[in-house]
Amino acid sequence: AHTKGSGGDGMKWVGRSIRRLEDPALVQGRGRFTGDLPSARWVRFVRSPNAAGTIKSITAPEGAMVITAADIKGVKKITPMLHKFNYKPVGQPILADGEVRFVGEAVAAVVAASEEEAEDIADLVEIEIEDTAAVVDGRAAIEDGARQIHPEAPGNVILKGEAKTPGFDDVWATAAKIIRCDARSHRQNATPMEARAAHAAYDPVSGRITLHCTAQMPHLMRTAIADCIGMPESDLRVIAPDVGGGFGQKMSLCTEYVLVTWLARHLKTSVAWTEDRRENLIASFHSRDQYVTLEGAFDKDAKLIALRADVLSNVGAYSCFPTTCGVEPLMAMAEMPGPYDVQQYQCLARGVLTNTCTMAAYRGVSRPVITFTLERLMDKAAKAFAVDPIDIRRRNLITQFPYKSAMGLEYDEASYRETMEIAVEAINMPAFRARQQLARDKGEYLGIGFATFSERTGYGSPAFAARGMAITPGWETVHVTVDPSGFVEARIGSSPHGQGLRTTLAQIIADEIGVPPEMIKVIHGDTDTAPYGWGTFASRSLVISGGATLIAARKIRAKLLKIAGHMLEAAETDIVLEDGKAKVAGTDRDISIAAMAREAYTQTHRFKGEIEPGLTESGTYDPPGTFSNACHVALVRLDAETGHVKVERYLVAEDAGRIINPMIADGQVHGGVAQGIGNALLEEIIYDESGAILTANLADYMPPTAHEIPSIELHHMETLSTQSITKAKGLGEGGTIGPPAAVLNAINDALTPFGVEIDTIPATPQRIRALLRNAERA
Ligand code: SMO
Repeated sequence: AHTKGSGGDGMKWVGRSIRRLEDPALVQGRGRFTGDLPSARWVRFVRSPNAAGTIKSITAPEGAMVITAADIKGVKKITPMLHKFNYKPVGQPILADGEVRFVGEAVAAVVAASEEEAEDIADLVEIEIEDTAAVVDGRAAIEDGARQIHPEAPGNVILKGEAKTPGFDDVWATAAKIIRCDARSHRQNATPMEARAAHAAYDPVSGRITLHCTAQMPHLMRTAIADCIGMPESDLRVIAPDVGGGFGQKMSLCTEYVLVTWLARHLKTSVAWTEDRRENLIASFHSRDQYVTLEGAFDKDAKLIALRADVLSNVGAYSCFPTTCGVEPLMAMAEMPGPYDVQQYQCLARGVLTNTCTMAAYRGVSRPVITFTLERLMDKAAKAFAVDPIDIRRRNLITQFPYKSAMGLEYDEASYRETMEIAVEAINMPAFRARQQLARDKGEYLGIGFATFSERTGYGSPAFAARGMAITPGWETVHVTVDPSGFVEARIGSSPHGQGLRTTLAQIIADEIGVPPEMIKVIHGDTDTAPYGWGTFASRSLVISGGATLIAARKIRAKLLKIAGHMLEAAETDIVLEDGKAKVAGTDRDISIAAMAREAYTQTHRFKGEIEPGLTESGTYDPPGTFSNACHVALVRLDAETGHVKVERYLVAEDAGRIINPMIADGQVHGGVAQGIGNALLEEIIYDESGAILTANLADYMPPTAHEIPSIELHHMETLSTQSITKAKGLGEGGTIGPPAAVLNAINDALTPFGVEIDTIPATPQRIRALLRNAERA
């Protein structure tokens, strides 16, 4: 990797591809997932077959236990809140109450002794709904006279953000060319391998409930569920055991978890629910449903001088908790100018309600869509000015840091230009262009597409407060303990589910206190044993929990030096911690960490009050946020007969600051790119005009398989962050952000001879074929 920044801190463990400490159990099939737990009672939800209407009656079979809204009157609705952007709070009942608002909304819950029995009974529950015409499309929702989804949000606009820099109009008027891109991102589902699941068990001795659930934010689930039910939070323990992927879908509070917890408390037993794939596709959270119009004003040298955006986000029937449905449109508004130097900006960002499944975060959050739109705009501008797509980026990428964006975001040091040049170098453009021409002559269509982007990561609480969120996640706390045997544990509030934090945080501690990572256990995901924290989302954990870990480990180090100084009768400054020992430099005197730990717990009378007993330290970190970046390049082959696109080569030159474990970093990028290619080419949740969902299984909704994903070429740069004490930037989502832009630019490059363009994702064979047919007719 190329390093930009202070570099080489002589670390022994950070920067090494040690194997993941979490993997042995998982690869041997010994992971523990929520759905593995036995339960006395099982729940099956009866879901609305109608997108909109009034519930007339619910008829349960004789003797069955069927819970409806009438049975849970004391349970509060989920009502997320934003204090800005004309946000209209709307509440979501835990079970549909009087009205249904999307196909798949839970109307009743059947409780039975087994999952099978609950499912059979659910089939016999009759729901009578007086159907109303549904509003499905985001643009249709804001037409005059569109039916209102919630009375609280007139015109179905649940939020409206507007921004305009003071000099905008003057600069706009000087443009040599205005380039426009009308982009459409269809709706997608995060599709974690493990769908949602909850298991709540009542303890008759303490009266407490232990809720196991597949979640990214266990502490916030506890706070929110206790709040909905009106129970003391201390009576609820939430455990996120092994979690089979989240990708944002498991960040939001779902009604089902509230109901399962309420049932366990009400029935004083254990109650479980495991979502099936169909439920996950129709009733879990969706994402990415946006119309984005972007106009760029360029001067005569193809320099972008002003940018105007209109973001319309179809947020579905309700608002998700805790981010609210502002998560997509407001992030689009804040981060749209991306890696480009443009100080004049105007944006209108709206969230609109429809009779569709609620939208929430999905890996990359909004940036896959805004990057796609912005990068299409750049390629269109390149064409209009007859300059090379790489060249127009060279003219416009930010190269001076720190940089303050038009929206006031402070970018720390980044490498937009450098990562693109690494990619350009690796690709050999002249050779590709020659091959492309030869192929065209034979009726074969190749294309290449570049995408550069900036990704804000490791958001601290001020960033969420700026968005007006009533709840501002951001900080993390870590408790590091050296136990009396000299082994180490770190209890963290963050809640990884595949990101490898047990390994990377151990690497950070290992370097600080001089013990190998195998001696360090990272404990997470249990509200009884981990400190309060916010979980894993928004490419934050290694930045924020990693920072908190470093702070706590530094305190442990300071204390170990004190103890060693006392035990070895040496000056602290002469002591080095390494190989599980404290050594006096330049001598053969040393003492093991086990002996120091034993002293700290059992021989504290010898400290004479100068050193506090015990060996636990705490670190809390709430950073301002830092910006990762990358350049993605896709090389595609387009079949002009069928419209089929094959990604033949995919290259990523990424920069997430200091890389703690290169193998884990590569894995995150690989997975993200695979999801992103699915988003670019295949994945689409389709509703018909009545609001029925046509993609309710994995034959119709198509995540990519190994067949669609080429081997991915990775290049790293390490621009050490000044805004993150580990110098690491977030990495978890970046892989997903680039592919829609790079792949669509590549498809459009391949389409050049036909004179047509596609600005819709996914770019399915049907869409491409339709474009080519129209071109033939013209
Ligand atoms: S989509 Mo993420 O879990 O912020």
